[in-house]
Amino acid sequence: FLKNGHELGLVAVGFSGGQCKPGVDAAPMALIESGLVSQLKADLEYDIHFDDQVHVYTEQMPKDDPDYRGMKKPRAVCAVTKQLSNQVYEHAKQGRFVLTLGGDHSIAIGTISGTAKAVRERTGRDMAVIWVDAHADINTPEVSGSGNIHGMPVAFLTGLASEPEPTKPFGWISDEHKISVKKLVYIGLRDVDRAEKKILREQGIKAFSMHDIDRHGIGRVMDMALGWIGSDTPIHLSFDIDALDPMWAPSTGTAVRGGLTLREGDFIAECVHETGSLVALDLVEVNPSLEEQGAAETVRAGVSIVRCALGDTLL
Ligand code: EXY
Ligand code: MN
Ligand code: MN
Ligand code: MN
Repeated sequence: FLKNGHELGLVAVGFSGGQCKPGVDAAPMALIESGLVSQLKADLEYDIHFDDQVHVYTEQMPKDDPDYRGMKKPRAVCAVTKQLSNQVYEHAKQGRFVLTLGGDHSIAIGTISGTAKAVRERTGRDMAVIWVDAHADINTPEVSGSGNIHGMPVAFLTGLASEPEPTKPFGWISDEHKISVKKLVYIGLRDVDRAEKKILREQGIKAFSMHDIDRHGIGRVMDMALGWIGSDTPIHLSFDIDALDPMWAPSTGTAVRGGLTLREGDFIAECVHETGSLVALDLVEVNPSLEEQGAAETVRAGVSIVRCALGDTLL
């Protein structure tokens, strides 16, 4: 009863306000133009619900958006994520798998809050989140060095960065939208800020860094990650393309060397698909404008991850 057959809600979010480099807003169009949607229909037989629109939400974007609690463009990110949360919720409520194409990673405030709420209503359970990323994205506004909100979404989603009052920008995030730190698992980390490391330690958050992948191999890491979550728990996979090594995905805003191979990224997506518990996927931080050479291969890597998470198999 968790999912409704092969129904898929697609949300395209052309948003770059969670960080400072333009171009990440062009990713949904680039992914769609490279044939992603037609492949999901033809090869994987999804029934796709898509409004044929890359949402940019420019009309709601406040002209005057001064820093708040050290955050850059707080009102823009707030407006986008709040709407996105409702959009994702509406899809998930009807049992559709929700695929969101970003956009920078700040949009996960919208996607995960939307699925968490729908999953609670449909099953009465807390959803798990697998966050595949070079970064932990768990800075609170107060400890963030950059003020870029794409480095903070997990802090808002877990309640670590709660707004004091509902009238404040992120005050719309209520308990029904939040996830438990106990049901959060990171994979691929290799560029984590000092303050973030402290948060991970203090909160006892499960994290598999590149070191763990080197030591155990991706197969054992996936067994451990999924074992931590437990079977029959709905899973939201938030996949930042910068988890992959820049060799495979160079066109991204905060590339860090020493990352996952393309196959390791695909393998993560395949394993999560095999659980049968995946309810939503975000693919974020593809920025086709950053590298003339690498844009096409970065988009291809993104398409590959999505296909694997949606059930494509090698044989
Ligand atoms: N931790 C750094 C910051 O907070 O600014 C870098 C964050 C990069 C976030 C990218 C999306 O994963
Ligand atoms: Mn349908
Ligand atoms: Mn990220
Ligand atoms: Mn990242």
